[in-house]
Amino acid sequence: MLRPQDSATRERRRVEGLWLFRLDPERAGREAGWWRRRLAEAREVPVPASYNDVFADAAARDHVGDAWYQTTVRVPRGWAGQRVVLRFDSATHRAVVWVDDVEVAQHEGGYTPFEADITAQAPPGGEIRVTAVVNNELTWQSVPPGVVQDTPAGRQQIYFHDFFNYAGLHRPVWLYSTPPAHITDVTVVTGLTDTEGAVDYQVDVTGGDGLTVRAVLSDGEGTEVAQATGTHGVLTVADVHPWRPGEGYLYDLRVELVDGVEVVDTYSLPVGVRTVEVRGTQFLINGEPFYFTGFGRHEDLPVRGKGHDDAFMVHDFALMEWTGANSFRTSHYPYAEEVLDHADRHGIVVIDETAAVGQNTSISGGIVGGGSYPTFSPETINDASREVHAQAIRELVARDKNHPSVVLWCVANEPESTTQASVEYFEPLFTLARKLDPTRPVGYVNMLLAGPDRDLLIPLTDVVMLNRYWGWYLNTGDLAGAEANWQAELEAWAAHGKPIIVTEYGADTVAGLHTLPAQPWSEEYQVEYLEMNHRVFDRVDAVVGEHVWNFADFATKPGIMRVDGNKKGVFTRDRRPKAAAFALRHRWHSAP
Ligand code: GCB
Repeated sequence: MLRPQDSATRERRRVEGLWLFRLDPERAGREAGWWRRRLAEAREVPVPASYNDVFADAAARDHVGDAWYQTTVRVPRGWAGQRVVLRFDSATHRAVVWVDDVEVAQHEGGYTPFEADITAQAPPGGEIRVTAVVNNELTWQSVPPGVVQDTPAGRQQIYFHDFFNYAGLHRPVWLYSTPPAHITDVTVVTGLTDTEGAVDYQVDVTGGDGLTVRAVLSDGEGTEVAQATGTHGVLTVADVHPWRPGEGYLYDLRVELVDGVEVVDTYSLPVGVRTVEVRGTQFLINGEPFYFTGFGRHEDLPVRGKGHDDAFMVHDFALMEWTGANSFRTSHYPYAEEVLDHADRHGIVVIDETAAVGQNTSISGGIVGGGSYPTFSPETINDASREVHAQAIRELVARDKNHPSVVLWCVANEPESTTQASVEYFEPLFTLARKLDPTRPVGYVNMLLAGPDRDLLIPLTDVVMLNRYWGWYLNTGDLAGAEANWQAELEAWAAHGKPIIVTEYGADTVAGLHTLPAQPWSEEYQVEYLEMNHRVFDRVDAVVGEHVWNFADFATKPGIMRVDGNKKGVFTRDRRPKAAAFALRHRWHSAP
């Protein structure tokens, strides 16, 4: 599925602003057909944004169930004869969409796009009513999982991950046009030799019988460098300018569907020419060893929740660059496509993660000690869940396969990984990810209960990704003890002969809290904690990356271990630096 774009043959408009909105905890709207007329008893809600924090009532914040969105939009008159498509960049965690009285789409999964051809419902010049019911319930068969409990106070959502279950239309909604005969997909795989680049492209077309596909590659200055015809081909780039970490050099691949001299459809794709490879304990980009510095992050903002915001996106990248971060992980779900585009342009490297977080019932809200259910069983996470997970991987790869910034797929964060059941669950998912994309390594993030002597999933992976909190959850306040234990554990992991990326290490820190000597929760302790970790990383050759948890403080569900959310941010939630930000800046700018 290609992103909407304006081209000589395509137009798009954002369906944004204030939509009508109504919570439906009783699930009455589906019975009553609320899509058939103007949404009654509605208030206004901004799109894109999560709905939870924009109001002042607990009913919205803690809502479990259906929430209805509705707006009207006029189809441009100039789109006569074109195909009209309605696209949601995301609806968290699932949605059904109607145009006027007609159901046009259903989608499961909160962080990948879906769309519907609504040409039959969208007469050019006419106004259409768009209604979406967005449901936020997490169950054993959703990704991420959860349990909805009936309590005397109403239905409550239990979940096992450590960030707030924001819901709604977080990302842009689009109405766009394509010609009836059109390009439906483009896939590129790039290769590099000493001075030459190769762009292997594949174009999928609908309704283009008898038409020709032309692919034209231009450099960053707009000069054409290669051209080919046919739905599949290889474009060779002499004196190639590679995409590399720190330098997001992009070529432009213009794909055209042509009928003689007439261009029937045209689509442009930015292309970064780079390679990725795991060799021994090294992670190579363009054949050179790469060391990841950066963060695990969240899409998390005051008021907007997970709502995408260009101003914060640009600001967050500026802060990451200021610290010397060269990479981040899309913990714990696929981020807005705008974020990956920005990473492509800025040469920031991305570990791209599915929304499979919390598949481990011995942890709750990031804290060890849940454990009232088995994780994998016919009654809990089962074959049906795995099919939902597989679909999430398909949609992630389909969406993000062409981003040069994405160098590694992460199929899950901290799943249960010590039982035969976990191996049976994950083996087919790793196989699927590799089949969908043989060009990128695949991994999963391991958690502290599954040390090197217990974990069973590492044989399936290309890299070892570890979330470890020595000196925080373990050896709390005892950095000397933590240092010895951490070193011993890392050395045991290094014996696997794979590169190790420490995908999380961090300490909760209240901005403005100072102690001497350094004590947990103080800014001084966060700095000393990071320094301890860095000494250990520098002593273990197989460590090829360090991602601090977290870039910024973020919202969680309420809990006795969380004070107004998770405070492991190097920046506060409103992006003010803690002392750790300066310490990281010093290390990451002086690293070899
Ligand atoms: C983890 C989780 C992350 C939590 C973090 C914490 O291991 O992956 O989602 O927020 O620990 O702070 O406990």
